Amino acid sequence: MLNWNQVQAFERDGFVTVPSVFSRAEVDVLLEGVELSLAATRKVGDMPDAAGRSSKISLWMDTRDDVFGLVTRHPRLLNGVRELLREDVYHWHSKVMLKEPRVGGAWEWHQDYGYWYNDHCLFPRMISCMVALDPATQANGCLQVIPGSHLLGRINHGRVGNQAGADPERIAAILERMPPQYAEMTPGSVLFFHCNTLHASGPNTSEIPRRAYICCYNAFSNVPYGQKGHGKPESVVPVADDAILSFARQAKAAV
Ligand SMILES: O=C(O)CCC(=O)C(=O)O
Repeated sequence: MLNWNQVQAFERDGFVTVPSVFSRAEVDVLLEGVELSLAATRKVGDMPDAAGRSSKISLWMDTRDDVFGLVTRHPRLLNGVRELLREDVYHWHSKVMLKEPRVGGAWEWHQDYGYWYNDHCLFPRMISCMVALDPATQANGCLQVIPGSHLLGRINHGRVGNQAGADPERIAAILERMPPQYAEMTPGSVLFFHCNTLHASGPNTSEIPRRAYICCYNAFSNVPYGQKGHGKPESVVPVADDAILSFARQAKAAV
């Protein structure tokens, strides 16, 4: 449950970081999932940045019963998003971002709605939840966000390297007026951010990976027209609050 100050911060800034949403033990289970089964069960792709550095990502739209689906369906994320959008939501997509030590690439300034507008969503009523798995710092390329940028409206996006980025001229003008912040995070904390919040991240120049889950949801009032979009506009059945730890217990008992 988010408190009043957290909801206010989100409305004002377009994002809020909530510490210790997941415990150390839960983060360890999620990391084990990334290390042991991600490549075996999900596709891992690469979206190189403008300098050609590798930005690895695995993205899914289902809500199946593996450890990844448990995060997507976790009430601590779902209820937070419902509170912030003040209505029920469905799963759009989730992803694991793998920013590897020394070689992990950057992400250009963009709004998620810059992409999702083209999926025929009429309103920017979509939220992403970034769950830190490693300490996210400036050195390993933590997310940067521009407070208040969710109020700028949708900015045109085009190709920047192999990624889609917001219009560079407009970004330069915005950065002159609106200073960005580094969203440094401890493992288990969650950054809830609005789909029009401008965000980017630098390369990983450190020896420490920067891995994170990002689960994205769309409001039921905003189902795209023309049968486009990601996920299925179906109610998400939340898992039990202790689902991640019970999953790990069952997996251990089965070996
Ligand atoms: O993981 C990152 O650094 C960037 C993530 C991002 O920009 C996104 O998911 O839209």
